Amino acid sequence: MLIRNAPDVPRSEITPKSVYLQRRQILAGIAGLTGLAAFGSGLAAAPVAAKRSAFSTDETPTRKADATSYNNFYEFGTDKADPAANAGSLKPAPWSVKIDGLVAKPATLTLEDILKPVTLEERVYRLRCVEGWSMVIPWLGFPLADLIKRAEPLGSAKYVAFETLVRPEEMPGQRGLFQPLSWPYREGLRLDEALHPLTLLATGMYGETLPNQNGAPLRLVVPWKYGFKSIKSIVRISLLETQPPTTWQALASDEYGFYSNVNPEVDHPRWSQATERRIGEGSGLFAKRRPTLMFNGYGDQVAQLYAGLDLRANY
Ligand SMILES: Nc1nc2c(c(=O)[nH]1)N[C@H]1C(S)=C(S)[C@@H](COP(=O)(O)O)O[C@H]1N2
Ligand SMILES: [Mo]
Repeated sequence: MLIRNAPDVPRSEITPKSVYLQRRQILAGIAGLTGLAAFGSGLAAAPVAAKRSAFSTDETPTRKADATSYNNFYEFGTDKADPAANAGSLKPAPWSVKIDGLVAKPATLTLEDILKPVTLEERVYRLRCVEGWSMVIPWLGFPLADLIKRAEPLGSAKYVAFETLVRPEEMPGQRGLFQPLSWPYREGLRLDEALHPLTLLATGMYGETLPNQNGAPLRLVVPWKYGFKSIKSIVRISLLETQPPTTWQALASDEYGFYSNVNPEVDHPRWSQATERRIGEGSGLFAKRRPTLMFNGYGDQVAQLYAGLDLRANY
């Protein structure tokens, strides 16, 4: 088993750096600091002293330089190097997120409103792209459930839809002749998937504020699904009764389904999903390939969400 189910966080889970930073904060009389101060003031982020969640994998994190330079963020171009090269034009502050649809308390919340009541924690998760590569990333974030519950979903709400920013002035992939996708980039989850404790809203990675190319200032991370479900730079979250359309499904529904659970047994129509290349472990002829795990290794936590569902038909 790769993911531990420990009910609370043992001492050994706390990184030495976090321990050091926590002590330093207590000494400075600012214990309890979250990332809020850095976001709220729009200043460069101070390292965040976050506890490492017991949901974290023990695997060695991908080098930060790789995780921030090999990206998919089509709003900034379709090449892996494009987001790092082009995302400097994105303005992640000020930022607000609209929460609407089947909720008792619809609202437009600033990033500061969103972060005020939450405690950021570190979650080291695998990210497995449908293209056949994977990374291990120490995210900083909080459960999406915390935010959804604040909006008070109505009993009729069954799905959650997400939208990314549309701002062609800042996003070169949204202007010009070649538009690879239709905007906004859209994703969706079933409400029970969205409320699952593994489902994270991330505001940072590697102890720092999220780089623009990784989806600043707020992105989803759903570790048991293919990477494209982890929508970046979110501006809208809507609670719905019916299954929302998603970007990749709308583009090619025979290749990308609504669920998109990592599943080594169900191939993409054009390639196998049985193995993956861990970024940083060689490339080309020397690429070491690892077996892809059912639900990306998170089956102990999430398999029961799909009891009785045909995962071949619901890919
Ligand atoms: N808005 C938006 N979100 C997106 C994408 C995108 O093109 N636009 N790409 C997705 C894909 S295919 C992957 S694999 C992950 C990559 O996240 P990373 O660059 O932080 O590793 O982001 C996902 N979220
Ligand atoms: Mo992806």
